[in-house]
Amino acid sequence: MRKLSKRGMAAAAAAAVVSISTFATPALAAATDETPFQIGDGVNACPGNRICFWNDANFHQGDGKGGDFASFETDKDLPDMGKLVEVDPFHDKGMQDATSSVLNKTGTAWCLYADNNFSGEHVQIDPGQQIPDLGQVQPNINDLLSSAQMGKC
Ligand SMILES: [Ca+2]
Repeated sequence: MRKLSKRGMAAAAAAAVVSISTFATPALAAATDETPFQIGDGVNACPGNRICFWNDANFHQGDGKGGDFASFETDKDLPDMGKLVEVDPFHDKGMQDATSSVLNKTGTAWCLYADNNFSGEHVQIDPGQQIPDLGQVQPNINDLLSSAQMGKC
């Protein structure tokens, strides 16, 4: 009886440890793997099958201005980069008119636009292409990107 009881307690303790770790692991994964913002510096910070945008040239985050993000990744069309996520009713946190470098790790071309809703000056970024400085492309749309859409321009 006494041995069984000890074993039972050990099993209960082991179960408690397991349940704590299985609870903690997904919570950590959600915080690090699922957020598409502040991805870090450098081309390796961009996950596969995503297009990535950085506030500074050469794939550096630099400082987000006015509470904006300094980088983000996505695989979805972006009609308004100023509204990547709603922080409060008065401020949609985004990256309007801020992007200076872009990397396309998706399998399709994307068209990057200076205005919302896929309009205005635009440049195309092909699959696998990197643009380290939007100030060097024609037209110069450094710090002007406002929307992006899958497909050729
Ligand atoms: Ca910038």
